[in-house]
Amino acid sequence: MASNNPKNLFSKFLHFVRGKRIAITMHREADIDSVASAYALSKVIPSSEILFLDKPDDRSKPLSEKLGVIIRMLGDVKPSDYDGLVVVDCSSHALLPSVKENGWKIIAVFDHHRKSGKDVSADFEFIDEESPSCAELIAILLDNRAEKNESAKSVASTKSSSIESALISFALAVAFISDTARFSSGRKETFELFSKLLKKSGATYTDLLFYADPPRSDDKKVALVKALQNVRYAYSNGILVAFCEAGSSESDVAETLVQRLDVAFVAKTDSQDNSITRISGRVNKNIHTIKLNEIMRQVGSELGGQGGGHYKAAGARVRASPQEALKKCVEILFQRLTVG
Ligand SMILES: [Mn+2]
Repeated sequence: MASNNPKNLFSKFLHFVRGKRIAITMHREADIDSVASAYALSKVIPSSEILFLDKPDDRSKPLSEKLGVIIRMLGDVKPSDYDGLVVVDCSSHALLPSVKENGWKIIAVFDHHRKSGKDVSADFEFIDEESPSCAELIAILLDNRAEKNESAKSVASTKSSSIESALISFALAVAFISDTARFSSGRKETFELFSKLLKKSGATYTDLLFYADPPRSDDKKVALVKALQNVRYAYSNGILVAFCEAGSSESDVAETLVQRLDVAFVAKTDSQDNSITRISGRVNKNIHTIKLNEIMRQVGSELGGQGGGHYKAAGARVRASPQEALKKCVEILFQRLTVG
């Protein structure tokens, strides 16, 4: 399917879903990129609904509210009432709890994570591992469609109101900023598309930044300081890795550390199951020799869990204590540094 022209495939997909009742879901703890991507797709699939797997990430809340996305759970609906499921910003069952078990039929996948963890397949697959955000992958598909519609002077393209298309652009632009860690990652297309989206959104860059990186609550600020008070570090082969446990927002803590340091691992006990530790890993934007998705995958498999993600941002869920999990992360990172 990957060899198929994605633009043609997207047209076929839109044709296929026409008139069908479609559920759209995202990876667990839906972040800004997945919410924005799901929103954009929901606006081009007329009879679709966005359904969450669990409580979304706090940082995506202001955007969800702005877009009017209602937080409803996939677990509260019957798969038999729908014609199929579209999965966004994810292609691994490890991040899609109970989707397989409940018998959902996955008809399409839109994702930009490294394929090493991919175990979801569908008739319509839109996967670009090089895309810095899922929103960019979707923006490219929608952009081509808009150009085609414009040149054909299609009436259908005017069906969605301009307010709606401004909001789609707004959402996608916010996700660009968020998932690239404010453009720490990005490619030529990122900037070309971003300037188009910014213009179409009718918003200022300052507005977009607010939704991409909303202010933290006092609780979150205190949790961040507490986590930073416990940071330890290790050094090998020119790489300084910082690691700690966090009471909440492990990805936020890891992102903070990696702004100035080389690699960060932050562990947190899962709030639902305390035999599980979640680890969030990050690599500094200037380091291109580490494939964190592979490290987290190995950590996952060695500690009875799963892991994966991107080269510079990845995570794992493992059956181990936070201390054991962090030790394993550092150990595997250093092993791989020496192997080369
Ligand atoms: Mn993403």
